[in-house]
Amino acid sequence: MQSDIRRTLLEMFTNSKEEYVSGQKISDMLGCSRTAVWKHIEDLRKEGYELEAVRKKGYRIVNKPNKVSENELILGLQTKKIGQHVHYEEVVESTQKIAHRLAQEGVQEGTVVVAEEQTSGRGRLDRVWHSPKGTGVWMSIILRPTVPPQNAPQLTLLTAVAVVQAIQEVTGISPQIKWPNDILIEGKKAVGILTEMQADADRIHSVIIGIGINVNQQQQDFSDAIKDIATSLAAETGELINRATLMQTIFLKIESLYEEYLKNGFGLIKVLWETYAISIGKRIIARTLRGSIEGWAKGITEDGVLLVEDDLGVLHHIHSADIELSTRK
Ligand code: BTX
Repeated sequence: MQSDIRRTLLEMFTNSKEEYVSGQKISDMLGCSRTAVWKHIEDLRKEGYELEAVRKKGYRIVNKPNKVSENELILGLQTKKIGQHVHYEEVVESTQKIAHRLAQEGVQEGTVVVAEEQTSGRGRLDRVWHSPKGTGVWMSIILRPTVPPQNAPQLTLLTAVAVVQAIQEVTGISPQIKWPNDILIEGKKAVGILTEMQADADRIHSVIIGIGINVNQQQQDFSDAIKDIATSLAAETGELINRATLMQTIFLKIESLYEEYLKNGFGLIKVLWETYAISIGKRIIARTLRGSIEGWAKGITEDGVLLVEDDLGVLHHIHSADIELSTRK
């Protein structure tokens, strides 16, 4: 089904809520025959929409698929760019991989790749990201910022702020950020962000922001490997969360922060990020590929680099590390 016809049809059903929409009204609105209307309705059924048809009354939707498909994401979306183009798949190895290919093919900025399940979801340093079917948000967003490549890490922090704000708005929970890319609830990881880019030495072609959110898993659903460190929004709130609504809210938050970032730079995002960060002002251990540094986390620089002062008073600029809070005072 053409996507604009599908969108009009779904909008009609959504606006009419519990009411039936007559076949005649649909055919007038879509400008097609009653037989064509019936075919469109059948297509929606194939996509998992449960539609009730009553003679002389018309059609209404009684159940929507619990999916994050293009249809679900487009309906009611208020952004200008982010999420306006969605590449949806049931199962992929990694949404990052598809997003890299699409970015190279020149798709529009703001295109989102999303899947119900990832078989090789990845974190930083090729670590595994568990992405079971239908329970989480596993997506990659393609941006083309006009900033130097060394500023790309700022987009990880921008995304973290946007995701925290969206989770707050949708669930009422106030998550915290652990530098650089973890979002924690009660000390457990609910979200991971992975930023990758395609760039020359002096120019970014595209930034691929991968976002993994544990949404509707129950605590017992987590595998042994992560059950002690992971949580989900549903496990924390005791309620199932609509993934499409959460994604739409994230798109809106990213879009407004991204506009601010391109116009006025990183300043406001840095301030917001610091208000959500757990580690700033605390004693931490930063494990880098070249060894560990223990000291006081002083803040982040304009470039999103973490500043740690060790016991000799030396200030370290940490570009990439895993951090944990130190128990030493
Ligand atoms: P990270 O390297 O900071 O975190 C990876 C670590 O997190 C793993 O080693 C494991 O200990 C833990 N972990 C794995 N899966 C989960 C999970 N579901 N919940 C909590 N903890 C977990 C974080 O990397 C960046 C993750 C980005 C994932 C997105 S999903 C969409 C996109 N596609 C893709 O392949 N990756 C990104």
